[in-house]
Amino acid sequence: MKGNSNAPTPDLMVGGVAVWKGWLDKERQEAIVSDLRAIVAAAPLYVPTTRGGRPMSVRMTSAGDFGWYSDSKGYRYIDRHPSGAPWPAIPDSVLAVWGRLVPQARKPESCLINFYGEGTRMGLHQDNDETDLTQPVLSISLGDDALFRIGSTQRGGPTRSVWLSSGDALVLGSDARLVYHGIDRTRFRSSGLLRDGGRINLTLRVVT
Ligand code: MD3
Ligand code: FE
Repeated sequence: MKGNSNAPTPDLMVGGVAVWKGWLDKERQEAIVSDLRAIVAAAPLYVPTTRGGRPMSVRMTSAGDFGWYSDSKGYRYIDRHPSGAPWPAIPDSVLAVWGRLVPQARKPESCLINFYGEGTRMGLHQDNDETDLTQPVLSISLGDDALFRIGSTQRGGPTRSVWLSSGDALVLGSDARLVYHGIDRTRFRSSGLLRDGGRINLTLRVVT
């Protein structure tokens, strides 16, 4: 068994998603942001496009063995940044959260870094580009507050919303892996974590 202890009890459960409010203190948030600045310098943020070729409003990059990418050829994981550079390693500051909150899981193979500037949103979608859907997804919110919406496995079903703020951690267990979810809006500059405002969401996943 991996890890020495079980995960701590979440603060709340929202539609099968476990939420730890303020899991990371300011110092840990700042340490992660510092590590992310180095990642973005080596693997710059890009704008993915939908299958239909429309640019998304979120900017992205990744760390780890695989990064998520999307263009007119569709949604997929790729083993290099679109520039051809290797993806940087997932920093220890981020791996530590995975080890504590999902100690029984396989090692994360991808850390997707989503950047939300002013007015950025992410429409309701399912994550189904991964092979082993028994493995959890871990999400870490940094910077501005965001209104997260979660539904069921059916498009058009009932949804619930919860505000996420800097330092919050979410775990999507296997029963929540195929639920629709998205970010309706953020409160730009509600947090001072990032000098120029904005929100970063990290999602750690097992991909293969
Ligand atoms: C529920 N990101 O990158 S993280 C994504 O805040 C994504 O950037 C959002 O949805 C963001 O795909 C939400 C929370 C999250 C992540 C993965 C999930 C919720 C999920 C997978 C299945 C169900
Ligand atoms: Fe998603």
